[in-house]
Amino acid sequence: MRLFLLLSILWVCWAQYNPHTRNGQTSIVHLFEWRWDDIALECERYLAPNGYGGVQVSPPNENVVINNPSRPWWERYQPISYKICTRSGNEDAFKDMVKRCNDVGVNIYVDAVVNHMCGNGVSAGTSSTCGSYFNPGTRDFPAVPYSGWDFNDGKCKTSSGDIENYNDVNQVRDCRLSGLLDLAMEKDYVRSTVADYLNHLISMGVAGFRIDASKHMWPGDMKAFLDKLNNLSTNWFPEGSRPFIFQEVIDLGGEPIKSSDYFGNGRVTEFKFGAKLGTVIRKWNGEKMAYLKNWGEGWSFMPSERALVFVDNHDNQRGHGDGGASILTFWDARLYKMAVGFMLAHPYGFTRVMSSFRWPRYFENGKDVNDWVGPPNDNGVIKRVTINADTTCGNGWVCEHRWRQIRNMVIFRNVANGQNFTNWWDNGSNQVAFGRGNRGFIVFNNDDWALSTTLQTGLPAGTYCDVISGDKSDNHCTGIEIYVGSDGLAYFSISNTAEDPFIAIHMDAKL
Ligand code: AAO
Repeated sequence: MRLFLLLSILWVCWAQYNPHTRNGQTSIVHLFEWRWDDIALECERYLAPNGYGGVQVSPPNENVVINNPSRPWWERYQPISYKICTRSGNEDAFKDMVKRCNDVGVNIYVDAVVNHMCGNGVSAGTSSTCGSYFNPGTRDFPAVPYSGWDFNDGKCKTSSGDIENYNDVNQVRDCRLSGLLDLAMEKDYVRSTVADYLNHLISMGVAGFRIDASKHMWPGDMKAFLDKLNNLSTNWFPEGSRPFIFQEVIDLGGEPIKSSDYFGNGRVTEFKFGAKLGTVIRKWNGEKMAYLKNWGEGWSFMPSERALVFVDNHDNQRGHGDGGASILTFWDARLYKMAVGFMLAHPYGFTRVMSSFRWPRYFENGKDVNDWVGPPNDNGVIKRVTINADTTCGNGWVCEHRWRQIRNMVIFRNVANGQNFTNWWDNGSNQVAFGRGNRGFIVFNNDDWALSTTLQTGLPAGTYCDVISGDKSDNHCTGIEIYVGSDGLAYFSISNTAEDPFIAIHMDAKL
């Protein structure tokens, strides 16, 4: 027993599956394209006080500057060097952000783009965010340095040099992902160079990494550079803590490369989660919320303790990546809030909230022709995130993570952490409810008629504040109040035309 306890404590500190979030915080937010100085402020003024455990930040290393189209968001996925030097800020600003966020208990996770460098077709020069010279034609990146030896050109067997067929595992790992120069991760020099970059970030206090394009690296090659990573900084984390790893692998089924191939390295993004949840909440293909009763592994998702889950990400919110039309985003706000609410109430997976910028979305023949548009900027310089009097964001930043319904469900998840999925109820259609032990309860009405019913909540008797329609403040509720009897029963009424047709109550919202 004692040995078992010891082993489980070691596992908790060591394993790359553990996000090392602090103070019982259970979710992270992707602050897509934000500046480092704004993220530092957001950690202090909003994320820590509202129970967010961490931030996924955009790639911090030097990237190509693309002028046609003008500074697309995706230029940051074309590395030029591992200098910490981007539109989000320089190394000093990055360091300051990591320290200030860590000091208030909010972790920083870096989006690590290490599968490749910039596109094959980019012209040689110094059009890069730190002005470093590079030459894609000769595979020369002196600021790293990488040269022809360090790329997969000899290994790839397609005539174009690009991935042409996702059913050919060798192509997917050894050829170029849409022309991006593919690093030879089998080489010890490349592995060590990548590990040095990530260790530099760890030394500043970073808690882990999203590994971009993991599908395009051999799991064994990834393990080789991940094994070279140092433990997290003991300035903020327990001795022996391993960096949290989550690998971007798009596995919707139907390709030979599976998410499970990567479990040995860390967690994996579960793309089925958002695609399916969108289909259910939109009521497409005959789906209904009643079917969510066995959500999770029951829907053939990966094991919960391996999954990183999200409703949308920076790619699929604009038709990149898995491109499923069912994906819900801030553009469909009412359905989106329900989907994010469901995700955060449900115990499955480790949850990531998306925080976006607005762009002039414009469809031609079913494709958004403005899917490339970069963050709000003045002549290329990323605009500050301004905060309005009502706590929402200005300057084109959407800040879904500040929407009351989403922020309060992040708190719900913290309050319900560790509690079982209990007291499921459904009407056979799109009215469903469930609890989290004796800590929280949530009810949805996604039908075209009213919900009016008495349900077992599992909660102690008392008056609770619905955290979707309002907030508890100074022991009174600005939204709907729910009365739970001594038998745990409560009456719920939700109009199908309500602004937000769902109600959530939890122990910290008890009056
Ligand atoms: C840009 C230009 C390109 C140009 C290139 C080089 O847009 O025209 O050739 O530069 O000059 C981002 C952008 C890219 C951009 C790139 C570099 O999205 O447009 O290219 O920066 O600037 C695959 C990968 C996945 C990747 C995703 C976008 O597997 O790793 O494509 N995501 C990450 C990042 C992303 C970034 C990169 C990687 C590159 O999150 O922001 O790209 O660093 C199938 C496969 C998926 C594959 C998709 C898309 O998906 O399964 O693995 O994702 O195709 O190619 C159904 C299927 C589903 C299928 C889908 C789409 O839904 O079920 O499996 O259809 O066909």
